[in-house]
Amino acid sequence: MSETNPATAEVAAPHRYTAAVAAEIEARWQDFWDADGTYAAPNPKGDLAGDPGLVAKPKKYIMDMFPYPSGAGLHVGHPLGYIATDVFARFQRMTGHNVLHTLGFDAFGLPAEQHAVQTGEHPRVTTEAAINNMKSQLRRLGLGHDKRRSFATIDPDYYKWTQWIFVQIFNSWYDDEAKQARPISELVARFESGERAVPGGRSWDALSAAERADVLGEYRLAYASDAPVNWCPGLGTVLANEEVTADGRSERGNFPVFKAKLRQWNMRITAYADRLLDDLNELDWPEAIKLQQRNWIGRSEGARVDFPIDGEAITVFTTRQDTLFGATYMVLAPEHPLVEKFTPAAWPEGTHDVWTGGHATPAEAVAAYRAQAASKSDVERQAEAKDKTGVFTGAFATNPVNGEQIPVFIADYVLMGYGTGAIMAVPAHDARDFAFARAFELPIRCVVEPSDDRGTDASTWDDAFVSYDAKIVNSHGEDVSLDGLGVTEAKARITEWLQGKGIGDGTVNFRLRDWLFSRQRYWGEPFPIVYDEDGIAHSLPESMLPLELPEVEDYSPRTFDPDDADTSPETPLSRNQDWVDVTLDLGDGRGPRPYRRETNTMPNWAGSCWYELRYLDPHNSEKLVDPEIEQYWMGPRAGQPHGGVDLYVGGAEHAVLHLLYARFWSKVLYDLGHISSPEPFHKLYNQGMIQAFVYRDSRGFPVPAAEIEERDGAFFHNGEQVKRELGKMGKSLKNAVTPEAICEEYGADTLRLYEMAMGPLDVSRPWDTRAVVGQYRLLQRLWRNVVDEATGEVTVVDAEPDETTLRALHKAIDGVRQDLEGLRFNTAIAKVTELNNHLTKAGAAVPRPVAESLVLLIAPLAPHIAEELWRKLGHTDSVVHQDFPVADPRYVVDETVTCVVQVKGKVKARLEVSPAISDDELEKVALADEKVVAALDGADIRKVIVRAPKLVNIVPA
Ligand code: ANZ
Repeated sequence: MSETNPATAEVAAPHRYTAAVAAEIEARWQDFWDADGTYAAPNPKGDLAGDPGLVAKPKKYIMDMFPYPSGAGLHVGHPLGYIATDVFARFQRMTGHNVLHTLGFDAFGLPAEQHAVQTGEHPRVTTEAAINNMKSQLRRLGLGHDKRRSFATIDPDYYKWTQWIFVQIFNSWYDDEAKQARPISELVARFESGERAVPGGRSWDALSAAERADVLGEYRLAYASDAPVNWCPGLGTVLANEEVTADGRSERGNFPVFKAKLRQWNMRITAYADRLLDDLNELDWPEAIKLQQRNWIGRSEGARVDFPIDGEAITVFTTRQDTLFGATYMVLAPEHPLVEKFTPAAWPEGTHDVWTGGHATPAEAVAAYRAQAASKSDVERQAEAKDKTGVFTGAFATNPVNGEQIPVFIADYVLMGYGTGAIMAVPAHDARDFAFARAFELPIRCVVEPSDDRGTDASTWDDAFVSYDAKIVNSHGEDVSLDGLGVTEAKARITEWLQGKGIGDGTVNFRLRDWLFSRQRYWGEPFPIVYDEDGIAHSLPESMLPLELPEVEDYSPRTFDPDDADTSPETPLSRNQDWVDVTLDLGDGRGPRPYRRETNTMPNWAGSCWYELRYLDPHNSEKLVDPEIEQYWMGPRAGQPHGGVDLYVGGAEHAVLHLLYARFWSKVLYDLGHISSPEPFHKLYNQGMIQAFVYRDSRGFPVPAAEIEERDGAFFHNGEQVKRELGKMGKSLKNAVTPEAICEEYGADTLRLYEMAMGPLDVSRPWDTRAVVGQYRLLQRLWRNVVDEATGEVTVVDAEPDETTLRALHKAIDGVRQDLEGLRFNTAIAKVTELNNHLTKAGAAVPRPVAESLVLLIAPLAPHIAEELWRKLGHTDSVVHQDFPVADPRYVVDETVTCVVQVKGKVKARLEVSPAISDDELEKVALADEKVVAALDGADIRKVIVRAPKLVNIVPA
């Protein structure tokens, strides 16, 4: 091909579509679109600068999970989702929608902070540089964003409202009866009037300010509490579980990590567990993500049962109250507060050696075991395969159904943070209890009849028998029997019995925990909270927001002697005396007073919890979002009873945290009347990953992918053979390909097409730079079908297309429409390609209506070349807002299909019929056919089986 020699090619075809032409076209139209405000989506009030005023069109709100502006910039894997939403948004614009599509930046976060710690450079400086770099990278792709609506979460104008939302959450409580959040002032009023009893039984008036604050702290949806954390004095910071190694040291630096209690902010997301679960049913989300959310929330129906001990009780949570007669011992979490209380001074007479762990007294045994358990993470403690460890506390409790005295152990497989932190152990029917009972030589009693042939003598079993669909046996006491009942009936019967005795109750338990909301870092939103001289937390009034981050000298947390567990974190903000200690008038009637600011910052999730709302009304200085504007874009509507963004695209790694937190904030804001949609994202779609080949040398180190030579299926780097594997794309694996490099070689339209053509959007696929040229050729052929490469003149003719071309065109229109609507961009491209090839093969000048439709079809996918060709075809208005072509149904169906007519099972005729023919019609045509009439030879007809349009089977009498 002449492409092999660009010099001669240009002489022969000076107006060919080349990378240089693409670059010129793309830059020109990007400038035009920016200047023209082509992608500005008007609000119902038309109050954003440059609004064209609202047109009567249905809305579409299309959103991407916004990026963290990394200093490394984007590689070609990152924009996959952004291109996809852009194609979809462009298609929606062309099918009569007012489309809101923009992109902001999730810009607080650890990498910039760590860079600041190392270099002393303000994280804002590096973050803003990264944002600007990313913006220009994204602009090169021709994404049709309404840039007036973009922001970064670090903008004080934005985080003012993040702080404001925190204040709303802080100042509300969850009313379990009304099942919604309400202002905390309403709760105070109820306590004051006596309508609601104050916990502890005293009257509200009699409580001190600090006592009142404590009471309200038990209700507020944002509250401070002492939470156990992984404290690493050597690093001076608290670590996430994932940052702590199996032997209890910091992943980074290998310092000891201690379990410490720290006063931290929490969000009472658990109050919303039921609603977060129920409302999932209304959402158009991938089932896999819904399932992950359901598991994360982890609703378990079961019972709480009291086991009497020393005139008190240990309450357990069980989901198998039907197995109560098989409970042969109990286990408390090592941290359980009742452990000390019931632990006797000495081992009871005859205590089994394996129960004591070789310790002289129960107190010693408990202390030693606790120390051991404290160094493990919950995940390690729960590991299925792990040997069961534990120790006897020396105490016995009573099994309430049969009066048996059963030993109480502590063991780390029971977690303090779940249920009541105490279990009844039923070793016959629970695998963990079985392993523990075997290790500690405890009785194992069968109470659920095995469905296999192991028999009911559990002492001979090799493992627990676990079943929810079997008969209960060996389960009768003085006044209750479960024998012969199924699991479900037995649960109901025993729960009723427990309730009657006042020693138990049916209950629902959730795995979901409250959300730890404090970080000991600099680069996050400051809390809009100050403490008065009594240590009572007050929220700042709106007039004091945003509370901006102070300038600091040093971004690093203070570090301590790595082995000194008695230290506690000192946050970067706490060192700024001027900022921390302030005199303020909070407008609460108490006048100016000294306060101390909260010196933690919010976690990285905060800014992404509500950004979908701010895109709607980004410059509103009075409100988070104007209600009318919010209602227009997010409000409930037919098919979307909860409202929300119409399409939200991002990676599946955000299945729980971000998506759950955002749903939670939406529900609180909805309850408090600030927004009309209790769900943020109606439809969620997870794009796949772009993977890349990694090439490793003999030592296993990655070598630059760009320098690889391929010979006979083997790969070489500097003459040395290397191994190829599929992995992630990125700098560290030396295989990153930048969008700029591809744009330079082929143009942005080619890159866009290639990314969309690689495969179904939700499937991961390997990047192959050598394959990109395929889409470049498509665009060259498209160009050639409209423009004369020698003269640059438009070659289309004002002629009627022939029948075959009309059919090819309308089939393409029909298919592309459906594919774009269904996010099947790869097959849409295949159909455009097919049509284009048809025109190329036809060899004649393309009729104008066909050329125009073709340009419109490809416009969402390759907007620059489409805009250029559209103008060349003589149009003066942008292709962006044209109507997408509509197929003429007459040309969509195949002309005819062949129908086989059988008589007595033998083929007698073949008919050419319309594929749309009805059964009745087809029957008539078949019976009238000459050959069929001849074959029937006047016989009566018993039955005619018709499968339109392909088969008629006639059975004569
Ligand atoms: C007796 C029993 C018998 C149980 C049986 C299971 C099977 P889910 O479904 O996840 O909610 N459990 C309760 N609290 C616990 C804690 N803090 N740490 C570890 N385990 C705990 O699990 C509930 C079951 O897990 C409960 O039901 C309890 O064991 C255990 F044949 O009680 B079960």
